[in-house]
Amino acid sequence: MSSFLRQTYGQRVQNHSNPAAKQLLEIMEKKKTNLAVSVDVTKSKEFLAIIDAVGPFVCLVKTHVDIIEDFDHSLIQQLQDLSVKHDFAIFEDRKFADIGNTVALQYSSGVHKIASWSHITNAHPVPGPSIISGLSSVGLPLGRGLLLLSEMSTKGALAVGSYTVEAVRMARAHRDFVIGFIAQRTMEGIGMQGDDVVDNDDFLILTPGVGLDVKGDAMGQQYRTPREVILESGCDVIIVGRGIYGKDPGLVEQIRAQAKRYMDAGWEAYQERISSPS
Ligand code: 5BU
Repeated sequence: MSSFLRQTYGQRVQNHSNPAAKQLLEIMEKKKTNLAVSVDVTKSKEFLAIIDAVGPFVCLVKTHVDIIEDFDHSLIQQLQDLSVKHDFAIFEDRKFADIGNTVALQYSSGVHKIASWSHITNAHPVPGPSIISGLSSVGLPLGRGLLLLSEMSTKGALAVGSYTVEAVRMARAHRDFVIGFIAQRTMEGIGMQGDDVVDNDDFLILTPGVGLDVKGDAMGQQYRTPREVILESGCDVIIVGRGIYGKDPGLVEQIRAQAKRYMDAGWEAYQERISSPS
């Protein structure tokens, strides 16, 4: 294993200049959690109740704001209040994928005005580097950070091989705004040729497709355990959705217990990783 994988989250703060990356690593170190919860429910009340329940256990809350049926801007204020109350970062999983001009408008404007409240968002690298320029024109002045999707968790995903390599190269060329990847393993050193010199290859790896009880769903999702993700694959943040609130989104005690269970599993795998011999 290489060096960043054995540094603590706290030590890695200094490898980053982007405020959103620093904030996330600082929260992880302080709260001793590498758990992100993905809150994919369609009603505001349920959305806020789940976030309040998992808040103490997470470094990050991941949203799909466009699935909320009764959305209005007071919801964003309440989400921000919870992020201050529990000290977590917010990641709108928007998966932008258009030309620079369009993604800049989608990010800044429309109903949701994502850039105004989401510390981190993500994009498919498929349009090429112009998607990063478009999004950074909006997000960088606000101190936001971007993740590129260099891999996906689903069966048959096309983000593999040279696509993944090119995504990493795009990110290395935009270190001020691209803070990491949605991926299934560390991207450190990927695509580097013998004479390449890269000062700092410390990207954050946030990984969906995490579950302790089942191996997948009926729609192509594939789950691995926190240990496989953090220890064996060198990822930094486990993203868990239905594994935490899936049985009954109304049962706060059950949600808290599941969040604690995933937080403990993720942290134990991380501790084993940072203390493993080289
Ligand atoms: P789940 O309930 O733990 O399966 O939810 C996973 C979440 O992560 C869900 O919001 C997806 O949109 C998201 N996701 C994913 O599952 N796999 C991927 O490769 C990417 C995002 Br990118």
